[in-house]
Amino acid sequence: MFKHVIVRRPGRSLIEGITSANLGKPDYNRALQQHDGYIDTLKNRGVKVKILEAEEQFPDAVFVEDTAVLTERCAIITNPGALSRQGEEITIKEALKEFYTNMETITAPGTLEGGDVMRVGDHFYVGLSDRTNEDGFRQFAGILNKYRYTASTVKLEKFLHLKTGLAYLENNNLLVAGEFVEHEEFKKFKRIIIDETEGYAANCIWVNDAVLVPMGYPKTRAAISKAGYNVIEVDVSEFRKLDGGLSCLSLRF
Ligand code: CIR
Repeated sequence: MFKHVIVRRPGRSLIEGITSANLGKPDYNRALQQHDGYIDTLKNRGVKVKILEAEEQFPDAVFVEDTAVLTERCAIITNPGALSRQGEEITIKEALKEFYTNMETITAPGTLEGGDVMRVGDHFYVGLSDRTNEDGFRQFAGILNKYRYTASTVKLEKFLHLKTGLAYLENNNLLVAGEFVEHEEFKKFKRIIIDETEGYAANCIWVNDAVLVPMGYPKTRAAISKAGYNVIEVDVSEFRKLDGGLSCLSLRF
């Protein structure tokens, strides 16, 4: 169960964030409203939410997940692979000092973004992507081993991040989309396959026995409900315009 969540308010510079989505620029005021809704939903799941101020010099800084990987035994501060995002981790590290004494860091030439990390029990799957490189993985796995965790890689073909196409919902249930549907590595899970027309909805998050699902993906919603979960829809359409989603918007620990 998660006790804490860290989020960061979107800045006005959000509209200049990195994107491949072709959905136009996000509307800042709608993004703020959706961010409020996201925070309220998390609070209703019984977690304490720490809200960091916007950082205007980093248009993508609202996607805090990419800047750290948090476990019960340590916090690992990442070195984001996107040049325009390098530096976002500095204020995250500051914010984490209140919660962690064991802090580790990924350093250049290694890069790693939290969106490429999916935890299943004490194992961490790491996507090798345009954002996370071999050296980043090597450093990350070394740190994890020191804290008695294990890690392995998954090569990405098309997705931005590993969790663009996968979400672990606990109890051996895994949402899989696109290039991961036929992936051998994931066949051992009880897979919930995301319909091709709802690819974006693979980025869900399990939070204290409920699953947050992006609003507007009825097939995914029904499939997760059928697997026995309490499903909560959250509107994140403005963040989708920047390839971001439910997992990217918070650090949960
Ligand atoms: C980026 O391209 O870095 C942002 N526009 C989106 C980051 C999404 N983060 C995530 O999937 N963890």
